[in-house]
Amino acid sequence: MNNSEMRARFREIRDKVESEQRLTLDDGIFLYDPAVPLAEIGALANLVRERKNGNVGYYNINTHLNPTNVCVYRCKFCAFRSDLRNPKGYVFSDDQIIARGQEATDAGCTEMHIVGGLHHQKPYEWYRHLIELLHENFPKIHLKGWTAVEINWFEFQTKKSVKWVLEDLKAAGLGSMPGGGAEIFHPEVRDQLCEHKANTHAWLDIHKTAHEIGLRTNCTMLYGHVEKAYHRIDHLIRLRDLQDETGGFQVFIPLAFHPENTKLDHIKKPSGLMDLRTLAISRLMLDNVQHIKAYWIMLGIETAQIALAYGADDLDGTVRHELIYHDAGATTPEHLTVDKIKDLITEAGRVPVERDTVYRRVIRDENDYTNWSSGESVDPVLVAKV
Ligand code: V47
Ligand code: SF4
Repeated sequence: MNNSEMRARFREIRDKVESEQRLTLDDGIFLYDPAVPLAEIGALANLVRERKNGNVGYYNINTHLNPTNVCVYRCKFCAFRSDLRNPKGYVFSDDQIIARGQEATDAGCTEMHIVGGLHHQKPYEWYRHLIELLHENFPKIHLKGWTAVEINWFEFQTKKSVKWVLEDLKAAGLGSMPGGGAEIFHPEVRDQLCEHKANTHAWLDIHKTAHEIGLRTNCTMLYGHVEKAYHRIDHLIRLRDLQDETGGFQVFIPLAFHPENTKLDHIKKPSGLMDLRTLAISRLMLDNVQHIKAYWIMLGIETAQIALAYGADDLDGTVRHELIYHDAGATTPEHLTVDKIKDLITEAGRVPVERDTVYRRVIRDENDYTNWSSGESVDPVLVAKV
């Protein structure tokens, strides 16, 4: 394609976005062509971002809990997992879990993000129990826990249906599900990375079931390893199709591959330009997902800030005890203070708004807080104002 053909093709896409028409697989693949200027894709993504979320930059006050890193699987991109006998392997006791809940409460966290390994000697009841333990002791903290990969493992352990498992966890206090484990759906890639764990059908079916029983979930894509543009856009379209059916995804989080200490450590980490292009294209393709998260832990603070002008409207949270990215070589801080995350958003020209896990505005008085309303999702009046 010569330069004038490229310009004409881009204009076609710009016209579609401006008139709120859906982009196709071919449109998405075209946008990954390095000849298409990133700044122009960014400007288009920013248009959609401001249409959907005004000038708001969301963050939350949250913490992570990875109750064990012992895992039966061996995903090639994972630096977090351990074998049981390896000195790195650990399992949290109830006391340690309670201590984490107390620390989160003292820090004013509204959310605990709970994921871990699939420990072959821990029954489903152990995973359920820790949700119940936290919920009973710290009922104000929203528990966003267990990826579809874990739910699939629980299904295998209990020999019950996905619906049964999700309802049982919800009864124990589970508030929503994170978006991990999606990786890349296309089997040409998935089979190279993690052929044994929950397959694409299972991942999508678990999220669909969660949405049907009223659990909101997040969705992700792991990029920058062996996949091509076609696989990324195919992945986004599979998410968009499910979202058309259920509307249950709240946010999409593109996850840049961190190679250190993994079996793919010969691969170079994606560049900042690739990160921004992927964020912007995700914003354009996922016209039915409200939020796009620039996860600062993974992107680095500078890229996350710029991402607020490339389609993203959310930086994730203050975060404590993150292991998955730091084990894989992330050099970002372990934690941001509330003032620092607000400053980052303000400096990027956005209005910082604290949200809870389901994107309600948080009204805070020191470490005590209430939500904007008992309804779901964002505060439309606020978004219109800023
Ligand atoms: O499923 C694992 C990815 C995911 C590496 O829902 C890696 O709000 C890059 O899903 N390099 C877990 N990525 C993290 C996750 C997440 C993070 C933040 C917020 C939310 C949310 C979800 O991280 C895994 C996998 O896709 N991952 N190892 C690695 N070396
Ligand atoms: Fe286990 Fe999750 Fe790591 Fe895969 S990504 S090896 S399932 S901890």
